[in-house]
Amino acid sequence: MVLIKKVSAKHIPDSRKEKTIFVEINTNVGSFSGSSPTGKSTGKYEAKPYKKNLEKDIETIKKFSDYFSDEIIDTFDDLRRVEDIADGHFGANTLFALESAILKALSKEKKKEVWELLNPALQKERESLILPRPVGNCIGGGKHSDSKENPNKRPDFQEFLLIPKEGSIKSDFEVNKRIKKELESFLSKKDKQFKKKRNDEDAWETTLNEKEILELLSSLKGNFDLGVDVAASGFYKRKKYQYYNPLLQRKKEEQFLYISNLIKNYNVFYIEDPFEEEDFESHAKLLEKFPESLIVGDDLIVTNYKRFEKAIKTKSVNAIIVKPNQNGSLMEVKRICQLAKSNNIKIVFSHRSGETEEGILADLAFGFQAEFFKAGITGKEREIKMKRLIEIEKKLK
Ligand code: 2PG
Ligand code: MG
Repeated sequence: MVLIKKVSAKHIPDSRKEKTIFVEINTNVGSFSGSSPTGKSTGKYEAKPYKKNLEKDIETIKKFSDYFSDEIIDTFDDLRRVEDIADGHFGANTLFALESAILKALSKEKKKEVWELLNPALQKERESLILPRPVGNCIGGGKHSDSKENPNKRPDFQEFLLIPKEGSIKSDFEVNKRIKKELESFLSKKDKQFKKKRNDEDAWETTLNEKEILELLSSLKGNFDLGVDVAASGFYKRKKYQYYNPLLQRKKEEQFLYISNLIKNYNVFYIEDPFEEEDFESHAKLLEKFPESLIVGDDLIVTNYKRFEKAIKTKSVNAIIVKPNQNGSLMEVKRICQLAKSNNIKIVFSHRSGETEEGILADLAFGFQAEFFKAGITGKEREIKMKRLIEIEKKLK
């Protein structure tokens, strides 16, 4: 068992050079740490990252150190007691970082991988375990490529995703890296203003619009499916989808037709947040029309159990984005994954645009048996997560 002795916190820079939380715990088996990423295209219903602000959460953790001390953790479900103490006092980022550190301590003490702690049954059923398929962001726009002075010089959609199907994580990751690299010269040819710049998630920035990008990506050779994260709430203003590249507005019905045409014309397999976060109805209509595609809810569900129940009841999605720090509680993340499994909804574990050098996301994705893993392609913070997943794959063999 793990005995927590002291809890402390500080801030560290994330990949966007913005401050985020880093939590450290001292235990009977040594010191362990965890950190949290931060999103930019955050959903309206997302849990708050900090109770009031980052600095206040750091102070509170210090004050609370005594409450956590002498707390004994022996299984994943013992996190419940940590959550009882933390309840209402910290934000989701802080709780997630703290729980990550605790799981690492438990992993050391039990001499088990973190993923093995999440669901003890997995250890017995090794042959039937699935590894999540990587979903890699190769070209980006929207809020992740913010150039306020020139919003018409970037795609309105937030992410263009490659989802390889080589059958192994290692080969899938290689496909993603190869295509991302090849895109540098393809984009140079197609986009006269291409500056070889990378956005928040290290994806290429371009002045091409979503149609031109999908045209380009669907012409490439490679064993992968295509995906997009529209992040539609990010450009939904005054009841209309406000496009800048080119400048036009689409009403709800027009957005539905536009998305449907893109799916048909470019054989888009994965579509995340195609409509704004209140519009469960359009998501449901799209899923009915394209049952073979993945209609993925991120801002729509925000890793929130109640929102997920609503999405299931309204048949709005067949896949859910799980971002642990959108919720904070790993107990809740577990419940959400169980609900997904029992309703045959695919799980996509996802990084955030502002990331840290934390790799635990891969353990969570595999431990909760996610079907997909969205963690980017290049950039130190993204590669750490992909490498951890490859390590898990290797150890299974
Ligand atoms: C998303 C994420 C991660 P953010 O919308 O899916 O790619 O972005 O970190 O801005 O929430
Ligand atoms: Mg998203």
